[in-house]
Amino acid sequence: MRRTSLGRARVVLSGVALLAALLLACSDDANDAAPLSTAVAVADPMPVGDPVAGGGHPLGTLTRFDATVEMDLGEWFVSTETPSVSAGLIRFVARNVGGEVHEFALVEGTSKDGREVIEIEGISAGDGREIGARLQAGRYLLACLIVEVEDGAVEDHFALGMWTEFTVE
Ligand SMILES: [Cu+2]
Repeated sequence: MRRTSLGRARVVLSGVALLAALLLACSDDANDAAPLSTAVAVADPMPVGDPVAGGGHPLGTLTRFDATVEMDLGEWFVSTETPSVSAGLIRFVARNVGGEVHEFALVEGTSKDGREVIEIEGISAGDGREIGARLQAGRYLLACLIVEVEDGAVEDHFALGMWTEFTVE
């Protein structure tokens, strides 16, 4: 019996060691620059003002970035004059120029099923917010992923056209 409980303790201990090693490996991954060929995106903590509920920050409050991507959100489009940028710390400025509530999601890849890297939810008509992310080379979508029922009909903002391709080189 004694040997059994000792063995169990050792198993638990090695499990803790494994977890610590995994955590260490994860934080290493976050800090190391990955090869530019992989599409890895990491949200980056920037010195900024208070975040807004729903994500993002008031316009003009991000203080450190390598490039700015401004976009207009409306029925039913996401438009930007900056469809590609170099890898780095990117500031996204999302303005709702439409009449309904929209959101901004940066989606990895070229389909709406990709991972959401960053998101600003609930941007009211006429309002705008900004958000930053450190991005490496890859293909992304700037999209609004709101799906709602309005007057008994499903309104899928992405399906209606609220997305545009975005490339980090
Ligand atoms: Cu929308």
